[in-house]
Amino acid sequence: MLFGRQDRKKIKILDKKVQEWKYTTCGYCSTGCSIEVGLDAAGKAVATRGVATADVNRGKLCIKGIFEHELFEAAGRGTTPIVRNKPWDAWQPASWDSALDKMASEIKRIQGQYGRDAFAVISTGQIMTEEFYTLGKLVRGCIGTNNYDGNTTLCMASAVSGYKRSFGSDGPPGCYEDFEHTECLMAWGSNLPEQHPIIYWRLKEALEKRKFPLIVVDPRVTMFAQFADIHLPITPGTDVVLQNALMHVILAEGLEDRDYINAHTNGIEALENCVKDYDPTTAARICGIDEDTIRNVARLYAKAGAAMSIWTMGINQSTHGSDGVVGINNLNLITGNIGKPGGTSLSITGQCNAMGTREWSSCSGLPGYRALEKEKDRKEIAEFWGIDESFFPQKRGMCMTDILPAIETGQVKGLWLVATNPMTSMPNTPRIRKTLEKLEFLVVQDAYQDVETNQYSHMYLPAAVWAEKTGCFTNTERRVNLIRPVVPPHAESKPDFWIFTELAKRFENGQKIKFPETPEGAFNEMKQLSKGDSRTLDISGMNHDLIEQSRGIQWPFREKQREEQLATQKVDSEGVKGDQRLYTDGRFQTADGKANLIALPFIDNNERPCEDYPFWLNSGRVVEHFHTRTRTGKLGNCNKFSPTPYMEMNPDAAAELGIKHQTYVRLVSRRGDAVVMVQLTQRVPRNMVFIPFHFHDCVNRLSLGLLDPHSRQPAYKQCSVRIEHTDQKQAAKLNAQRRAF
Ligand SMILES: Nc1nc2c(c(=O)[nH]1)N[C@H]1C(S)=C(S)[C@@H](COP(=O)(O)OP(=O)(O)OC[C@H]3O[C@@H](n4cnc5c(=O)[nH]c(N)nc54)[C@H](O)[C@@H]3O)O[C@H]1N2
Ligand SMILES: Nc1nc2c(c(=O)[nH]1)N[C@H]1C(S)=C(S)[C@@H](COP(=O)(O)OP(=O)(O)OC[C@H]3O[C@@H](n4cnc5c(=O)[nH]c(N)nc54)[C@H](O)[C@@H]3O)O[C@H]1N2
Ligand code: SF4
Ligand SMILES: [Mo]
Repeated sequence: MLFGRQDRKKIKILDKKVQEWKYTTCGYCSTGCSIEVGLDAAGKAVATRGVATADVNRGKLCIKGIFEHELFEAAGRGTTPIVRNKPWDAWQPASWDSALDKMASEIKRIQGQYGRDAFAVISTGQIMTEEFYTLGKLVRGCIGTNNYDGNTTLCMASAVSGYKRSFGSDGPPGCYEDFEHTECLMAWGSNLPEQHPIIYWRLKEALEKRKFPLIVVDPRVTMFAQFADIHLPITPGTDVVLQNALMHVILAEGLEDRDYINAHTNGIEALENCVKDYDPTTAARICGIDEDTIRNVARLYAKAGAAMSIWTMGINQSTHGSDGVVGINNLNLITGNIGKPGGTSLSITGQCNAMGTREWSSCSGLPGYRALEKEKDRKEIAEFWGIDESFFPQKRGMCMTDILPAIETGQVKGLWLVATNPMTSMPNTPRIRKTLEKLEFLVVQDAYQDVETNQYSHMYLPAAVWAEKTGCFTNTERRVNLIRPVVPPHAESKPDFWIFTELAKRFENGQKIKFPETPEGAFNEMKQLSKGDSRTLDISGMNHDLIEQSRGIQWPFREKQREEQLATQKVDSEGVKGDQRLYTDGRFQTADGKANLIALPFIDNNERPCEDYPFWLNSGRVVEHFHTRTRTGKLGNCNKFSPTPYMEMNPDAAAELGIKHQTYVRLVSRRGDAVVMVQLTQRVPRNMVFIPFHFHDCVNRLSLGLLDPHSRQPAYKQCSVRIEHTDQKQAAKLNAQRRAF
C-alpha cells in the first residue's frame, strides 16, 4: 500500500552537467569531511558532494561544504602581488619576483637594524600540512626569528597545553568511533550541531542505535543543549569549579578507578586535597549548577562502563582554558577513561588544519612535536635540514597574543601574516588597529585581497586557496586526509607552498638548505622525521595516494602497519587504517610513562558584570558562516541566513530596558562600542548577550581577551557590557556601510 500524496511532483535537481568528479577534503572546519568537486566541460567547478565511502562523513556534508565550490570565484580574490610604501598610499601592482625581493630585503633590513626577533610571523590553521612544514623550515631555518606563531593561539592553544600537562604530549587520544562505545557523553562549551555538524551527525546516529546520557555544559541553551538529557547552564568561566565538584563527589563516594589511578597516574594526593574544598554545596554557589545535579552527573559519569568528554571553545577560550582541559583529563583519568573505546578526552578541534600546524609547523617548537627546549631535538632537526644547531633559539618565543602587544612597545617592527585576519578576529579591535599602524612593514598573504587586515599592510601577496592546491589536513581524530587540486590557482595567485620556497631562495641559509620541490617532497621529509618507536605522531606508512584510497588515515600509521595491512587486506576497496586511539596501554609520553593528575585551585579573575556594565558578553559562531566571512560572507547560499551583525538577548531583560526585537542597539564595554541588531531569544539567560564573531567592527571592538597563563589564549567568551538605545536610522546607515556582499 502506498502512503502520502500520490500526485506529488517529483523534485527536479538541476543538472550541473558535471563531466568529472575530483577528490578533496573540506577546507572549513576540523571535522575533515571527504568531498568531491564536480567540474563541467569547461573545467569550471559547479558542484560539491560528500564521499559515500569516507568513514568521517559517509556521503554527508553541511551547508558550508555543499557550496564550497563557489568560493574559488567569490568576490574579493587577489589577482596579483601589490605593494605600497605607506598604508595610506595607493597600491601598485608588482611581479612576484620584485615583490619577494622587496619582502626579503625588508625582513633583512629590520632584522639588521633591530635584531632577528624584531620581524614576526603569524600563520594559521588553514593551509596544508606540507605548507606548514615548509614555512617552519623557512622561518626557523632561514629567517631565524623566534617570534613565530599561529592563530591557533586564539583557538586550540589551551587544548595543546592541557594535553601536554596531563599526558606529556599533545594529540587527541580519541576518535569519532568512540561515540559507538560510550555509555555517557559530556560536552563542555561546544555547540556541535552548528560548529561540527557532521561530527554531531555521527553522535546522533550512535545515539539512535543505543541510548546513553548526553550532558551539555554551556551557559546558553544552544542547539546541542536542546538535544541533551541534562543541560548544565554554567556561570561563565567556572568550569574548573564544576570539574572539581564532580571529582569531589566521585572520590568521596569511592566511585573512582583506584587500579587505574595507581598503575597509570601520579599526583592523586594533591588532587584529592584540592577537590576536598569543592563540595557540591559550596561549588553550586560559584558555578551556578545546583548541588543535586552535580552529584547526579558525577555518579552517571563515574558509574558508566565507558564515559567520554568532548570540548571546544567554551573551555579553551577562558582564563582557565588550560586548567579546564587538565580538569577534563583529571576526571577521565580518575575514572579510568583514557584510551579505551568510548572512554576518552577528545578536544574537538577548530580549523580544517589546526592539527597540522600543531604537528608540523614549528610554531611552538620544531617539526613533529619536537621542542626547542630539548638539545636532542634541536640537533636532530639542524642535522636533517643541514644547518648549524646554534641558529635555533633554545626556547619558544612569543605567542600571537604577545606579538601584537610587542609592536606597541617597539620590540616588533615587521610582521608577516599568513592566512589570518586579526583585525576582525583578535580581541579589542581598537588596540589591534593602533598596533598594526605602528609597523614599519606588514605583509598580508591571503586568498582574498579585501580581508580587513590588508588595510594596514605594505604588501599583499595573493594566495591560492583550498583545492587550488595539493596537500594534507589532519582532522580532530588525527586523520590525515588529502586535498587534490581541483581547479588552477585564481589569476596570478600562487600556492602558499610556492611562495615559501621562492622566498627561501632569497636568504643565506636558503642556499644551504634543500627545500622540497613539491608538496609530496615535503610530505616525504615529514615521514622521515616522524619515524621512531616511541613517537605517537608517526606517519611513516602514509603517502598521498594511499591517503586518498583510504579516504584519510589516522596517525600513528607506521611503515610496519602498512606492510602488514597491504599483505592481508583488500586495500583497493577499503584502504588502510591507522591507530584509532592513543594511550591504549596506559603509557603516556612522560618520563615515567604515567599521566599527571594536577590540582586546580580556582581563581576568579574575569571581568564580570557590574553596575556600569551589567551583562555578560559571550561570543561564538553560527552554522552558515565561517570566521571572518572572507569566504561564506560572499556565498549567497551561506550569507543570506545572517547577513547582519546581531546579538541574542533575553526577552525579559529586553522588556526591562524597553528594547524591541529587530531594533538596533549600541553596546558599550570598557574597550569600545558596537552597533548590532537585537534578536530576542530565551537561548541566553537574562544577564547575558551572545554575538557571533563573524562580523568586522562588531564583538571584538568590545571584547577584553584576558590571557590564559599557560596557553596565552584569549578569554573571548567572558567580559561585560552595557546596552544603550541608539538612533535607528543612523544605525541602519552605519550597517549599510560595513562590508556588504
Ligand atoms: N559554522 C562554523 N563552524 C565552525 C567554525 C565557524 O566559524 N563556523 N569555526 C571552527 C573553529 S576554528 C572552531 S574553534 C570551532 C568552535 O566551535 P565551538 O566552540 O563549538 O563554537 P563557539 O560558538 O565558539 O562556542 C561554543 C559554546 O561555548 C559556550 N560558552 C561560552 N562561555 C562558556 C563557559 O564559560 N563554559 C562553557 N562550558 N561554555 C561556554 C558558548 O555559549 C557557545 O555556545 O568551530 C569550528 N567550526
Ligand atoms: N570574539 C571572538 N573572537 C574570536 C573567536 C570567538 O569565538 N569569539 N574565535 C577565535 C578562533 S577559535 C579562531 S580559530 C580565530 C580565527 O581567526 P582568523 O584566522 O583571523 O579568521 P579567518 O577568517 O579564518 O582568517 C583566515 C584567513 O585566511 C584566508 N585563507 C583561507 N585559505 C587560505 C589559504 O589557503 N592561503 C592563504 N594564504 N590564505 C587563506 C582567509 O581568506 C582568511 O582571511 O578567531 C578567533 N576570534
Ligand atoms: S562539517 Fe566541517 S568539514 Fe564537514 S562539510 Fe561542514 S564545514 Fe566541511
Ligand atoms: Mo578556532
